[in-house]
Amino acid sequence: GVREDLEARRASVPLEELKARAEAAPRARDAYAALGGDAEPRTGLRVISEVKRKSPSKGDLASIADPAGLASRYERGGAAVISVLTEQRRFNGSLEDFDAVRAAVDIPLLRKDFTVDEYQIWEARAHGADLVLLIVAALDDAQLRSFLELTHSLGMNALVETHTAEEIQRAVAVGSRIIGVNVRNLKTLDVDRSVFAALAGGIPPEAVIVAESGVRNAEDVAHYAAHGANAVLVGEALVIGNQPEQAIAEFSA
Ligand code: IGP
Repeated sequence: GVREDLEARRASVPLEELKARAEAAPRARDAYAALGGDAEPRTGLRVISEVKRKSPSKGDLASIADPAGLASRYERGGAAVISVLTEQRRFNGSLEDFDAVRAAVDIPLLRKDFTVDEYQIWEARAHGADLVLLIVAALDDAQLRSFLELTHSLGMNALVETHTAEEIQRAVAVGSRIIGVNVRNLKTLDVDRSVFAALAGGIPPEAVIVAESGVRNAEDVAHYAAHGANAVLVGEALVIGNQPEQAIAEFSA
């Protein structure tokens, strides 16, 4: 799984080499600001648009021949941030996809992977990422804290993903600035959109609040916005539709 793939990459690019590349990379963009975190008052609804080839729940979603072209369409449509899946086995993503997208757009990029080791955080920065994903359920408090500190020390932000009230408390306790509520249960893969409204009130107002998964249309977006979302993360609806620019414009407010 993720571990074996990581060890193979570590064998070809040692951490010291990666650190040198990360230090030579252009400075990270401010994703917190791009998501409206600094706006007083917080207004609008931002869209994080995802390059997603495949999902464990639905299998192949779309054959994306040109991830850079798709990302450019996202950028033109007004996406605030683009997420690129790099996990290979379940999502058919790769760092090659990430590199292609990085070369094509100027807005902040999320390197979307299951982060289990600090190597992946250095790797994200070395490839020009501005954000990494930290899934609270997959990490203990010490890991969550140290991964978040490393991310911030490299000038990046983390999307800290939660699915329960307890995970939100843990995310807040370590100083997360961008907190996602994933309405998809990662064990059962079931989408329950009511999870967002039930939990978002537990997130303090300084944090940017992201509603993740299952966004089908403007109605879903309006529902999340009404319950405190500053941003939505949308994959499937954009990659299976043929008008991503239009969809993003419709979702953004
Ligand atoms: C996007 P959707 O239902 O719009 O395709 O979902 C995103 O939320 C989903 O890809 C996701 C994900 C994750 C993928 C959320 N958390 C963690 C991999 C790992």
